[in-house]
Amino acid sequence: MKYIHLILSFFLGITLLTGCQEAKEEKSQRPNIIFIMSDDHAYQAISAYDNSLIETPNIDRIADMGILFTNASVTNSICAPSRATILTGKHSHLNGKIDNYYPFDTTNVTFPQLLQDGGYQTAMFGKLHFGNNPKGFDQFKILPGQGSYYNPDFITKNEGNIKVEGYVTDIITDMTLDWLSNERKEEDPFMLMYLHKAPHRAWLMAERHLEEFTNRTFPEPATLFDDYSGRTNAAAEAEMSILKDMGWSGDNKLYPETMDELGIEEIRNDKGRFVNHWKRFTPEQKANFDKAYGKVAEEFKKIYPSMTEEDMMKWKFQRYMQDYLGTIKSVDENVGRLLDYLEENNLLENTIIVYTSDQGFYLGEHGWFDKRFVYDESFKTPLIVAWPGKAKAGTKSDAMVQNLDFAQTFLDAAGVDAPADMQGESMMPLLTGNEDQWTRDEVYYHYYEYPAEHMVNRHYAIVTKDYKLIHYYFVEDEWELIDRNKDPKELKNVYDDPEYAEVRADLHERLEKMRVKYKDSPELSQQYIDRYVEDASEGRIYGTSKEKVEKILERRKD
Ligand code: SGN
Ligand code: CA
Repeated sequence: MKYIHLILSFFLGITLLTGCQEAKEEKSQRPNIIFIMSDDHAYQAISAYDNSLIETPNIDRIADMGILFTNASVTNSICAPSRATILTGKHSHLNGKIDNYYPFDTTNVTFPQLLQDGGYQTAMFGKLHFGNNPKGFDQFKILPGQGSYYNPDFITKNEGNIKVEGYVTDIITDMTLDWLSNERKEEDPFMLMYLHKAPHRAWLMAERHLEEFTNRTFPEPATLFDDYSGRTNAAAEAEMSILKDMGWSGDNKLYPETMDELGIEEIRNDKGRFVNHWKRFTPEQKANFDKAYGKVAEEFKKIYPSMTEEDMMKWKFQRYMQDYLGTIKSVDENVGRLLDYLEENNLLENTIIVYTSDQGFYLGEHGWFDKRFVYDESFKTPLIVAWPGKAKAGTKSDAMVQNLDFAQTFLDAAGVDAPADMQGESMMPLLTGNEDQWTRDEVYYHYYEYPAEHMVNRHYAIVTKDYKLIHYYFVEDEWELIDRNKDPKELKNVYDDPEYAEVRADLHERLEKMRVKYKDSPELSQQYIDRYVEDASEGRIYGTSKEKVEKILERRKD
């Protein structure tokens, strides 16, 4: 009897041990997730997509190891709403973060919370832009709001508010590498969000790139001098023109004194912005900036008296590209530092590495900077995913994936159930060579922040590989139909062209079905408008003048 007991315990012991080992193995097979996101990084400025503007050898390394998505898009092309969609896996109208102004509702369930509950170690470094702290993170160090390029402040989980001397892109990377080497637990999988502020406006590059980038010349896009004819009013009404809306000082870095000397009138409060950004510099940083931009000012003074409007547009475009791309140079270098670390520490195997942006950006297309529209440069976003050993290296996918899909993709990869009310689709079939299981061929878009800075009208749209059907609805009721194959530069509205009658009817039907599927409705849009109108009537106006808002609200009544 005694012996039987002993034998039984022996076998029980073995079974438990093997069970334990299996659980451990299963756990260790769960992939790490590194989510790298920059702010306003246009795909036109990543050489894996297009090398006419800049070489980004390190971001391209991710493409060499993985999949380059050529049709990735966002559901609402603006910062905080994009981040909210990424974290919640829901469209803006359901997670409530429709624009940059109203704070994120922290009762939303986010994928980092679910991963943390599921045994993942989680950390976030860099820009969040929510007006509140992220939930579901073991560690975070985030910029307050938009953050600063130089000597930035951070809100941290454990050390309160801190100020760090140096350049923001380098600092966010230092924090990330420090966490990987000193806080990461070997025994657990991790999910790391590494979120750059660059290349967001007002485009202050690292000192080490000033000399090179302020002396470079870049090719102009074909639509730099777009006159906005052939479309609805929205494009003409937008305030994103490089010529008319980009500041001479805060954006293009002409000294306020130089402008006074030349008698140039500033756009909005741009001189104030210039002063605000530059006052954060240490004397040494200031000296380096003065060296580069002093030279820019001297050269400008010589050419300004004979400049035509066309020359000014060209000059401002070059200045814009120099600064914007200069900030991307350090993003790329720092992505290289992270990849080197992962390589040296055998962390590449079984790690999903994502490189993306919170949305795309106009680099002079349509004469614009900024984003917001459902037109390609801002609707699409760069997306590169590597998963060494799993995703096929050096490949491309034109699947219609969206930022809406990240939450479910990561949960799926981690073996954690996604809540039924998330609205995306797991991209796992695309990452693991099962493209035929991916069936989506249309996506939904809805932008809200209007009337506000840059004055892009509220609109929603259905986008298929062939067409876009867009509804601008805040003031006049206007529709746009774009033929993506015949008109890739998106210059012509064919909504009223009889040749497109059938296409138009079909898209209307699909759009309505989609709105039902995603639970968007005219009533919801109206609720968001009512809140805005109420706030505006109480004097809370966002990023534009009270007079402009009043005029638009008047037009709405007529
Ligand atoms: C700031 C910028 C805008 C930009 C928004 C939103 N103006 O307000 O140009 O569109 O941020 O950007 S600035 O004069 O302050 O630079 S977002 O990426 O946060 O959505
Ligand atoms: Ca952004």
